[in-house]
Amino acid sequence: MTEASRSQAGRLIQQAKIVLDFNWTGEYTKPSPRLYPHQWSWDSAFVALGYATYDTGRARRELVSLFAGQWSDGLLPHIVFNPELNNYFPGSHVWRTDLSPNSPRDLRTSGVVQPPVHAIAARRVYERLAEEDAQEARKFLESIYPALAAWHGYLHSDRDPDHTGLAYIRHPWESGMDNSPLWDGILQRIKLRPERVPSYQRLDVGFVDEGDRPVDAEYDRFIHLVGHAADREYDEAEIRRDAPFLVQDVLFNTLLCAADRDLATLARSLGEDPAPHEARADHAAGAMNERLWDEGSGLYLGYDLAEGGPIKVYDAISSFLPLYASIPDARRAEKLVSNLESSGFFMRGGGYPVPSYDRHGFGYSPVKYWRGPVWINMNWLLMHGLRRYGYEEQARKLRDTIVRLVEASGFHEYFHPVTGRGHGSDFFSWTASLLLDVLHDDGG
Ligand code: 9WN
Repeated sequence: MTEASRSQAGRLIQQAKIVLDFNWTGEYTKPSPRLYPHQWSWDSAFVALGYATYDTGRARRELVSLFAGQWSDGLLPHIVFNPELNNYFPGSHVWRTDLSPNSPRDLRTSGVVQPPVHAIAARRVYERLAEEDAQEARKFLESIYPALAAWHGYLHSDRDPDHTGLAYIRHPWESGMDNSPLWDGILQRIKLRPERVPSYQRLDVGFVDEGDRPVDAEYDRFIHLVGHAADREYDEAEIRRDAPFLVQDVLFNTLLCAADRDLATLARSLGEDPAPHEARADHAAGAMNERLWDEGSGLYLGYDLAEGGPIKVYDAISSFLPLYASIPDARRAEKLVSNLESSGFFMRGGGYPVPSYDRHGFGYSPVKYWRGPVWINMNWLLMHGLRRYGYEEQARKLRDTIVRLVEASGFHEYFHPVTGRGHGSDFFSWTASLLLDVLHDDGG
């Protein structure tokens, strides 16, 4: 590293820490100061990865505080509400999670989940803690391991009642990629007659540019699906019986598979049996290769359980992410990489890799949320995936893009893949934390 790049990295590290300090409440880190004031599930895991590079105390608190919202059946909600704030829609009154006997009594949460990246983060936090203080590391492990095991247990049972190896999601918010064109076909099937259009007021469009956010027709369906689960008092068997949205998602199951392996490692460190977690990871990887691999396109595609068939959308970034969990064999990995490089993901030529959706894909937008902008967590996951298979040059491109985008435009939620301009919220926590992680890996 040259002197100049060392001092550039030093400056970015300082700025990233300022963002996290700004969003830190003392208990958890807001994903962003105004748009997302509560605690979000996968955000917290990404944030813990960043804290693990310099403040293991906070990394640990972040995860412990998230798991305080866990339900008695293991469900880890996507939002744990801060009771002092009511500036987010949909708030806890919309979720009505008190209808479920499993929801916590002492605090309010949402009733959907997000991709299970938590064991991945917990493993990293544990390893950093162990370097500092073996006893504290052990204490952390003793408290977090059972919670993680219950979370994974819930996903492998309630969300996979037929033991296919793949967990289902039942709301686009559970994918983390809320309005990806992946879900358009399913959302189009939900016919909302005037009397069924929920009435509500969005708050998000008061905080950031409306053009960067999902459209009202998407929100109507997001809220309708919240109502579908609440009306069934969050009874999973009842929900899945007629859920309009029921998907075995590529990204969600990739992360579950990777997290199962990390959970096995944590089990080993604690003297527990890792075998069940390893078996689940193997089962998931096998199922992804059987059910979700599409040989014709050379991509992984999600599976629509409500209609019974693959989701034939060939342009989403998630199709490549099984690389992260070492799911494809070398031949499939090569196909994926050649697809990635020959499609509109800016791996070659101008632009910033990788947009969340192919720029030539139907439904692409360079500014609209998950319909095209570059998200730092996607780059981070794909970068690790490419590295696992030895695609160093491609991985390096993604690493450099993370740094270049933040340098040029700040800590935005997402970025225009052509201009690099920041969109959505500013001061976004996982942009800061994953940048910290990348620079830490560089030795910066
Ligand atoms: C709904 C917090 C979350 C992220 C999601 C992202 C966005 C929420 C919203 O913000 O979703 O959960 O209100 O739009 O899509 O991935 O976890 O940062």
